[in-house]
Amino acid sequence: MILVGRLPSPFVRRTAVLLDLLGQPFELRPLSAFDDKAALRAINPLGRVPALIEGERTLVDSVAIAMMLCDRYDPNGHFLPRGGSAMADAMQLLFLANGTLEKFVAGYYERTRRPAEKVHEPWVEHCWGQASGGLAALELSAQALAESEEAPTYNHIAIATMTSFFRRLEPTFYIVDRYPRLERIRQRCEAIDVFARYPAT
Ligand SMILES: N[C@@H](CCC(=O)N[C@@H](CS)C(=O)NCC(=O)O)C(=O)O
Repeated sequence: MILVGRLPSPFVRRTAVLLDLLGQPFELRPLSAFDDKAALRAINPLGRVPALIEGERTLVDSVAIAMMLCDRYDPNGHFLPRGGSAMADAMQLLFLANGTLEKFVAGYYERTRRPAEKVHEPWVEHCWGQASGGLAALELSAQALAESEEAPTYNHIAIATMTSFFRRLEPTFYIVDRYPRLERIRQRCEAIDVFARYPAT
């Protein structure tokens, strides 16, 4: 399998960690959504990362990739529960994390991808307000995940890679003291070898 994207992207990093924990060897093709537009769009018409290439098939979006990988290689549903209320709870948490990350990235792009005189700060505030709402909801819902002594699940991986990304890019947005459960998850995951094998920088 070929994982397309660079590790500074938390969506790519979480996919690399999951592939590794599932014991699936892969090649990383480090294309950037901004520096390798043509090459990336030839793989993913949306021009986003990650994409996972396997023979003739290309799958895009980290959640679609995770669901496919877990369907194949996680028969006991450790990484993503397979049904019932455990699955509903896990999906709720995962999509809160995805929404949080996507709204943060939208605000971040407003600041970093537009000419300075065109940056509309109220839009950044709007997006980061939504992302902060997501973080607060995640913190409330993450008790069981934070207290779990088991090997990390996909939601642990998603939360850890996301919060490490926030810490690196915008510590003023991600104020660690507000999110003790998320921090506990992040610190526990980042101390595991597999996370160190896929550094964000
Ligand atoms: N929902 C997607 C989001 C992926 C995403 O936003 N990736 C960013 C990199 S962090 C990207 O490709 N951005 C370029 C763009 O959206 O133009 C997923 O879960 O994979």
